[in-house]
Amino acid sequence: MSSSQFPFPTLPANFTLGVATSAAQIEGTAPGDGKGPSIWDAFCATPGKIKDGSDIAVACDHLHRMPEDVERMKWLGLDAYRFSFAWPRVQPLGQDAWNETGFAFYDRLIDTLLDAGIAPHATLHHWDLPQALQESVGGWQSRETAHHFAGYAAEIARRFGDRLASISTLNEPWCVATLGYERGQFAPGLTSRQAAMQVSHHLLLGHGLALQAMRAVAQARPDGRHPQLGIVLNHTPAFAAEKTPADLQAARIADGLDVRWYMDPLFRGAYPADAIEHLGADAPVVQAGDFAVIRQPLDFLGINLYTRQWVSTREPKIPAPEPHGVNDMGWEIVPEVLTQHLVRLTRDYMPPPILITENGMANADVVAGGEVQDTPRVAYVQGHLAAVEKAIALGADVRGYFYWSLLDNFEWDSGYAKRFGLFRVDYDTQARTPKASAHWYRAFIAKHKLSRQG
Ligand code: IFM
Repeated sequence: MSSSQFPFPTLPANFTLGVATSAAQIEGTAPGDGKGPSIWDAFCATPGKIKDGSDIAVACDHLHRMPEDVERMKWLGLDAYRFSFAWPRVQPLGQDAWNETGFAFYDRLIDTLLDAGIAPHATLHHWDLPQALQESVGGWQSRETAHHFAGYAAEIARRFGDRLASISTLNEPWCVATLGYERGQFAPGLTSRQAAMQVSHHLLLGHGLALQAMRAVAQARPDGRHPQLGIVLNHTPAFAAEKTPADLQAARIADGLDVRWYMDPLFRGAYPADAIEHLGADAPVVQAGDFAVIRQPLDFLGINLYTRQWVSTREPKIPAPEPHGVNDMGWEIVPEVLTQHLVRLTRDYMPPPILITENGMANADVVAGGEVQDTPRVAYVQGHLAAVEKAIALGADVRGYFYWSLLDNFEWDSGYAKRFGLFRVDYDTQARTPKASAHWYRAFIAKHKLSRQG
């Protein structure tokens, strides 16, 4: 895959290049190691929830293949790797006792990364809530879960804070709340908007409590070594199909429930008034003092952006133009939206440094002669990195990009049918094969590193 066909963007010398994964999607649950079940183990066991009927018992078997997977990261030349802790692996019930075997795995992972010269960026909650909390208090429907989450965060900070480059509290709270509690598409599979909005509030509260707890741990450290602290939000900017009052209003509400619902409390200390009005009786109950907890200073803001939402109120709906096509999830490919959105966040919120913590493409990859020529994925990554370059030129303070994902993996309700990886995984043998996109990303990273030498 030549750089003349897909020219390498130019990013600031200190710009971080990495890949991202999450625990439930790659680790495998390894029965017998003390890990407690998560809501995703329970969801997979519910007939009809996962499209291909699969589960996460083995996934990519990363638990046993971690050293060789880190070797792959080293081969790519990565600056950084974003992974998540599985909360039920280190605290099986989500409260009380810790599982030392679980901690030992992450201890080895972090040391292996550091030995390889790769900065570890961790996420505390990438959706695999301990099932025990779901059963006892209704998971994130209860404020109790937010307090348990802060206890877990403090323990991670105590044990690993001196070796981690960053800790994100939550990954994509919109997905947890809306897909998990309103649409029934994700675990735990509820279908109540009111529950989902309350969950979104408790997630944000848990985020704020966790930041407070981790900062207290950092302050008590004699060595003064502590990670950057932040949160990861998924944004799918909304566009009105037509400039009619109905479409413009629908797009504004879609934006209010997606982007502003999480950005406003984090940066302005309140939910957006138009979204609250739209929600009516489904708006969450907020207790006095909650916004002060939620609005903690952030060291960075993680943004995951894959596509946009196209909002049409007509029947039949006006379809989106397809300037660059769609990916295998059916998501429109529109790299310029990333530039526009980064500029908008900068203008509207004056955020701390931004990391693109996820961006990637599901592609119907084909193996031919042992190779995967995933040209559409190369075009996608190149286009989005070029979009970041433009955003920086327009004043956005973007410091890093993490491709989703290192490996093909468990794509939630789609099971293993959708492939996002730079490495193809053969799930029968667990063999990993670098795709053309892996070769392109590797060459781009090498060129980027050369720019650091002046
Ligand atoms: O696989 C997911 C990831 O877990 C969260 N962000 C989006 C990815 C692709 O759907």
